[in-house]
Amino acid sequence: AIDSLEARIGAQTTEARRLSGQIVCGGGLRKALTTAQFDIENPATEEIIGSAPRCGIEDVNSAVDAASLAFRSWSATPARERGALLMRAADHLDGFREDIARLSSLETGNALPTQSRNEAGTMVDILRYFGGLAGEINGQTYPPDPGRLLYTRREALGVVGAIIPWNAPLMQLASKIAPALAAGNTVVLKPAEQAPLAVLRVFELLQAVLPPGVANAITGLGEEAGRLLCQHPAVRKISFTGSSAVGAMIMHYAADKIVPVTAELGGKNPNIVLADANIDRAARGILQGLRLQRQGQSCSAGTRIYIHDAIYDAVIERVLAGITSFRVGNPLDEATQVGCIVSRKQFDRVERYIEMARQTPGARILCGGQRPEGLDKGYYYSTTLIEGVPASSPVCRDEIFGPVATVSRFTDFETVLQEANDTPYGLAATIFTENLPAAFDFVSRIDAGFVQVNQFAVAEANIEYGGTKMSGMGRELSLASMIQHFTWSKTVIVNTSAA
Ligand code: TXE
Repeated sequence: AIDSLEARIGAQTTEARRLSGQIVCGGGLRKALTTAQFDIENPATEEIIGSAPRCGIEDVNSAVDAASLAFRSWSATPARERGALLMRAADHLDGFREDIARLSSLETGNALPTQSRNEAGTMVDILRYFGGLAGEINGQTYPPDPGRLLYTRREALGVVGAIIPWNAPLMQLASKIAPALAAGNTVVLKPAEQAPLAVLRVFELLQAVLPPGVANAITGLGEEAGRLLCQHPAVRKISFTGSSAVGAMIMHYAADKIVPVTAELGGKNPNIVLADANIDRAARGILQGLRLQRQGQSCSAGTRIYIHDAIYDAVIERVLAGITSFRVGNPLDEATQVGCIVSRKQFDRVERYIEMARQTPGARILCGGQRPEGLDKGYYYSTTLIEGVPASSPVCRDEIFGPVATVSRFTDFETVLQEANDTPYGLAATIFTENLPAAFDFVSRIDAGFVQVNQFAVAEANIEYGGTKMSGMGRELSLASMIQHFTWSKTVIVNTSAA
C-alpha cells in the first residue's frame, strides 16, 4: 500500500537524511559551520536515521547575530502586522501538519495517532492564538494627574534563547516561539539531541513567511550549544523546558548577566481519589494521567496515585483493564496507541527504577515490569503500576519519566495531602471527588501550579501553565504569560503642564 507502515518510515527517513547536518539560521536551512555531528536514532528500530550538527561557538554566534539583526526591524514592526505574519505562518504549517507529525513520531517514539498528530495541531493552534494576541500587549496608564502623563510601555526583550526537551517538541517549540515572536522578540531555539529533526523542519517552513533571522534553530549538545546560547551576551531571555538539574544551571548562566528565565521543569504529580469519587471517572482520569500517548514521558503525568481504601480495588481493576486494552506498537502505525521510549538512556532509567522497586520490601508490581511481548527491538516498555512503595523510596520521589506510576491506599485525607506535598516538585496535582468543599480545600492547600479537579487536562494555548518549587518558575501559554515573561516594562513620566 502507498501509505503502508514501511512506506511511512521510508518517507520520513528520507526526510531525516535531507535535514541531516543542517541548521536554520538567518532565513533558511543551511549547513552548519561545524563539521562535528551526532547521530539521531529511530527508537522503535534502534537504527540511525540521520545526524545533526554539534554546534559550537561559531554556529551559536552566527545564529544569535542573525537574530540580533532581525530584532531591529521585527520589534519595530507594528504589533498587529507581526501577529498577522504569525497567523500566516500557522496557516502555512497547517498544510504540512501530517508530515511534521510523522517525522516527530519517527524520532521521538511518540505514537502518531494519539500524540504527534494532536501535537502538530496544538502547535498550529498556539501560533494562531498568539498571532491574534499580538495587538493586546498593552502597558498601563496611571490615574489622571494634573500636569503629568504617566504610563508604561511593554517592550520586547531582544533575542530569546529557547531550549526544549524531546518529549513533546512540537508543542514545546510553539509554546516558546509563539509568545516570544508575537511580543516582538526574535528567537534562537535549540531542540534536544534526541529529537531535532521535526523542529528543524518546522523552522525551515517558518522561513517562507517570517523575515530572515526572526526564527532560528541550532542543534547541539546541552552543555555545549545549549550553554553557549544561554551565555551569549546578546541573548536577553532564556526560556527552558527540561530537568530540574539543568534548570538550575540555566539560572546560573542567566544570573551572570542578569537576564530573566522561564523554567518548566520536572514533576512527580499526585493524583488523589477520595472515597466518594465517581469510580469510572477516576479510573479514566488515572489512565489519562499516565500520559501513555507519550509513554508517560510528560512532566504533568499523574505518577503518584493515591486511592481511598474504600474504592481502591474497584478503581485499580478498571485501571488495569484500561492499560491492557492499549495497543502498543510502532509509533507510525495507525493502530498504535502507545509507542516507545525515546532513547536507550531513558529506557535504562526506567529499568533501573523498576529494579529498585523489585528490591523494595513490600513493593508489588501490579502490571508491566518488562518489555511488551513480541517487541524485542526498540525501546518498548510495558506500562507498569507498582503498589506498596514507601513514600521515602526514590521510586516514589524521583521523576522517572516513563510508563511507570506508583499506587497507594489511604484512609485519611490529611495524611495523604501531607504526603502529596512532601516532594521537591510542585507542577501538577489532581483530585477526584464529588465533595465540593473537599475539592476546594485541596485546591487551596496543594503545592502545585496546575491543579485539576475530576479530570486530566492537556495544555491549551490560553491557559497558564507552570510549576512551583523545583518544578520551575514563570508561566507559559496565555496572554498574561506572554506579557509578563516576554516583554519588559518601561515607565514614562511626561510633564504636560504649560509651565
Ligand atoms: O533532560 P535535560 P534529559 C527530566 C526527566 C528526564 C530527565 C533527563 O526526569 O528523565 O529530565 O532528561 C538541554 N545548558 N525531564 O537528559 O538534560 C538539552 O540539550 C543548556 C523533564 O533529556 O534537562 C535539551 O535540549 N542546555 C522535562 C534540554 O536541555 C542544556 C523534559 C533538556 O535536557 C544543558 C525532559 C546545559 N548545561 C526531561 N544540559 C519536562 N519538564 O517535561 C542539557 N541541556
